[in-house]
Amino acid sequence: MNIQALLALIFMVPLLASGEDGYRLWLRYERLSAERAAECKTAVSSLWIRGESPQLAAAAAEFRLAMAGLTGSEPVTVTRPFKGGIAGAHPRGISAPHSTPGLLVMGAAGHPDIKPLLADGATALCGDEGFLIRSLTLQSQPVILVTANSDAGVLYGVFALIRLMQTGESLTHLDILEKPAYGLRLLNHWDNLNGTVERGYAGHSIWWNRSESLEELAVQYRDYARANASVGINGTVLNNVNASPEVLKPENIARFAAVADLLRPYNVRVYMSVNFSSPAVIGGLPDSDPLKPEVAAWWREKAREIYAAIPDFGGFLVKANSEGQPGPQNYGRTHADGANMLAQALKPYNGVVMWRAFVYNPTSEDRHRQAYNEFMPLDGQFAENVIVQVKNGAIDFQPREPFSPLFGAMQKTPLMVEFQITQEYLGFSDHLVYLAPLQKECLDSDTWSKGPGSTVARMTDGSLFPHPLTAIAGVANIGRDTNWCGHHFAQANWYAFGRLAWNHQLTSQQIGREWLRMTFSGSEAFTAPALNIMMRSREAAVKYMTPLGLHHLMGWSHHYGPEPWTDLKNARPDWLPKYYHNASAHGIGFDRSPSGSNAVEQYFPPLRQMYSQPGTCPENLLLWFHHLPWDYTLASGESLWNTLCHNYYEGVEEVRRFQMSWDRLKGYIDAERFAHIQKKLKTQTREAIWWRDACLLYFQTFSKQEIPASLERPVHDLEELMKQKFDLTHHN
Ligand code: GCV
Repeated sequence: MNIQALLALIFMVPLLASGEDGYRLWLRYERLSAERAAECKTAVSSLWIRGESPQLAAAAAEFRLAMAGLTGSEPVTVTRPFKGGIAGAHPRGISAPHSTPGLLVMGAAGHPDIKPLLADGATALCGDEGFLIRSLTLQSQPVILVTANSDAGVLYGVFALIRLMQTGESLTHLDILEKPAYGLRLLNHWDNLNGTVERGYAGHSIWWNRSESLEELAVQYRDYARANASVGINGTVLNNVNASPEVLKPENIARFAAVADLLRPYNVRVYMSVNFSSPAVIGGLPDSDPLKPEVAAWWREKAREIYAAIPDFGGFLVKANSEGQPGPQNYGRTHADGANMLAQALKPYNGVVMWRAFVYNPTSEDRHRQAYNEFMPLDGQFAENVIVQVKNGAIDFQPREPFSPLFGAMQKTPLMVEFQITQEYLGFSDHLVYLAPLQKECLDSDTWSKGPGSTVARMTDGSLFPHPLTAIAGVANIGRDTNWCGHHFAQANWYAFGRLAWNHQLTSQQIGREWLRMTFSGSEAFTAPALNIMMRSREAAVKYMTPLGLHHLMGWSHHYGPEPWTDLKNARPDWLPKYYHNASAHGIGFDRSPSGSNAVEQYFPPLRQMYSQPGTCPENLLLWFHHLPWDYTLASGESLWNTLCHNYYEGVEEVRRFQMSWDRLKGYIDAERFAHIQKKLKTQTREAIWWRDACLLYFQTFSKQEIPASLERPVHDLEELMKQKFDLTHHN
């Protein structure tokens, strides 16, 4: 079947509406109340589409689908809504009676039928992919106009209008202009060609090693693309950053091309992670030295081959000289040498290179310092189509970290934040942890690089440094599980990442509320307590896992449960929790102040000074930056040991409260998802207790202090916990 026929077919296939199993994500389009459905039908009863493109077709199909589900009837498509044509339908028409059924007009601002409806420059602030939604009255008919500078923008505008309908917002007097904060808004899938997913907890890869035909997969891929488009995600890296060179073989490029065809109507481009040694491994060259002309020529030829198959291919993502991956340093070259050589190969096609800064060496140097040390000297040396992709925190996706000091410091190079949506260090898909607050914490962090207000968001979105290339990435939590993400609430993290990538000024509450309303129920009696759980969940996880700035206390290989005691012969020290917590009879924590590794010097004043002193360091990062005695007195007057105990216990209590609160929500949503979440919360409580007991009992062997008598007794035995072998099998 050719691709046109396949696309035509999948547009006709109804959604896989298999009950409330979570497959439909936040695009459920369940019937609204009769009153609200009538309101939506009055707002839009007919549809006038101006222009023709896959994106416009997708927008119209989505709108029909949404209206059919939400209101029970689809709008009719009209071809000549105005007598005498659009010229006679000038927007200064008289106001229509409120009950007159409305018309939705969708099309790009440059279309001859849309132009007369807009003042000059009305969409100037929308950029390439933003949109304008505006209420008008034309020839006495109420109209909602969704327009943009591109059909992709119209698609995003239509999804925004649908969201208004889903979340009970007003549909009158609309005048909404939006522009995405970042140009590239990407998911990174850590999916291997054999179908496994590194740090994936929702089943195997949706992309690789599938037994189904492409025709069979097309509906799932369309629904993936719809979900992404609904929040504005416009790109996806289909394979793991620990990339197999095989990905560049013709059969895999063909697979990328086939997926790209299916995602394109939703404005989602495909990108590829590449292995820096590919020229030697699959190209038959003696090595992959980036400064050798034959290596550069090999990549140029590969780029030509890829773009011949995928004209709008996005570019390469590269993990080089990190965790055993090859890179330019293998040949005595720099990251910039490697990135620029690839960038040159992609440049004729407007492709980009996203070069990761997640690097660290097996040296005694504090791991916090290493990415900065390696990348700062290269600032200004990268080609203009290279962007350096930096993890949000200084080390590695911990429940709480200070932001990476590279943000704000590298000023001549565009940087993008990489968040982890999959919960590698946050209880996999077993724990309910809403990540918007974590992401906001990083984006809103003030780097002070250009004085107050130099937040990570503003350092990366082009507003403080006018780099034309702006981007943001999230490591996907998506797999073959029916509900896509393993935990129903983990869908919120996919959603929130997209919403923040579009607009980092949204609050976590706003995003959480709209997600809940679309995903579960519009009833405030449900959304208020459920949102309350979400909003407290990240802090709860920090408390029962790694409070007060502790980090890397988990099992060193699986990254799931607590193993602060792990000791391995011949292992790199920075794999081991002991390297990070440094617990001893003298105290606990990593000294990164000037008396220790002095990682604080990588931050701008006044952060540098603030982090340097335990008295001014924020309590939630205290043990990240300081090694302190067990009896150190905190601002509260409590000792460090007691505060640590209270944090761990409070984390557990929070999850118990979540359980109780969730139990009271029975009946507000479908039984299937309710029970699934209830079971997960039970597991989470059990595991929070496991974390609490393991960490406190172990640290107690050093502190030699009692757990305050006001707190319940630990339920575990330390020796038993230390003997326990963790079984990962049920977690994938
Ligand atoms: C893809 C952490 C993870 C690795 C991951 C790496 C990275 O170390 O544990 O699984 O590899 O980060 O981001 O490259």
